[in-house]
Amino acid sequence: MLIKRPRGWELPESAATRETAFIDRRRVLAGLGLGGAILAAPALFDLRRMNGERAAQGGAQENPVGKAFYPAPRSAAYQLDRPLTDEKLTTTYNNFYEFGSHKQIAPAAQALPLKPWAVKIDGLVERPMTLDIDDLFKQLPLEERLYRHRCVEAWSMAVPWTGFPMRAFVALARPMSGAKFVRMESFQNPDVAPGQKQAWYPWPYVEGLTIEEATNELAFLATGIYGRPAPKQNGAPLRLVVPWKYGFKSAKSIVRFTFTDRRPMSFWERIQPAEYGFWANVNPNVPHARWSQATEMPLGTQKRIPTMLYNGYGPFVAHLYPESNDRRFFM
Ligand SMILES: Nc1nc2c(c(=O)[nH]1)N[C@H]1C(S)=C(S)[C@@H](COP(=O)(O)O)O[C@H]1N2
Ligand SMILES: [Mo]
Repeated sequence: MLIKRPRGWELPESAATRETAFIDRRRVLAGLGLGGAILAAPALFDLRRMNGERAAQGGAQENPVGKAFYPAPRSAAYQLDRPLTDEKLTTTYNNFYEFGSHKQIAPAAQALPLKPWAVKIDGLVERPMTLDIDDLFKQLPLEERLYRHRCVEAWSMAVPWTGFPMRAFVALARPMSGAKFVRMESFQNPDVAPGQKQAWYPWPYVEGLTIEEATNELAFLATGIYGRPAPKQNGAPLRLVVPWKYGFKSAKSIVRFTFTDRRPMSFWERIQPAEYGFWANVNPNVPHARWSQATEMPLGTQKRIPTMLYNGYGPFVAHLYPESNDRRFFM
């Protein structure tokens, strides 16, 4: 039972993540009824050992998708107020629950096959279609953008993303006027993603945006980081980047975009609606149910710095949320 509300960074990493805390509770509940707690321990052990073996082997398959299109020109419109995060940290400290509920998932993520990668566009569009990811590279010019990223767990980073504006992708998809939301779905393949064998998670990972958010100039579909195709652990070959929202909104390894008139139910909202909402706009003044959001720790530093409203992107997005004293927009 949670009787104290410690700040996230006062805890060891494993206890600080909201997801881990939640799953531990689930595991205890499962254990009471079904002995699930006993089964969970060996599975975790095997996963760690497997990761170790893969890491030792090295030679991870690189992401070949769209390689010829890099590097892309950097957009001058998005300036940072802080140094870029060391590439090594960005690519070794990750959240990607499909491959495990800890941060060292990079070795396991190398098992994700990237070719072929089909992207399905369906729902309220003029013509539903399935494209190969290579078709997107042919149709949409790449650019590089420097963005801050704020995880709901109170760590942050600053990354040079390469990709294309989501607005351009939406134009290509040609939604009908009744489409109010875009639902995004990550890959599902439990054969390569051990986390997806954990049936208590509502796989696949799903996220959503309103059409206004998806066509805001900041919304970005990233294919690369640091001037090259993104490594698998960062969401190759296609991941969302919405820097004014908490990191969990930025779904990785997307295979499907569905245009709809109904608000999609996101992965974390389905798991714990009291803690993770649909909007998830960054706001230092609205604490998470279990910790403060007032400050954050940039990866690679041991310092906490103040978190900014909309992660500093208010000039681009504040008009989307005129009722900004409604706390639901910030969880
Ligand atoms: N499919 C999928 N997308 C995901 C996640 C995930 O577990 N699965 N984690 C989210 C969270 S909580 C964060 S903070 C970012 C982390 O991205 P990074 O590993 O590139 O830093 O990815 C987001 N996208
Ligand atoms: Mo996150």
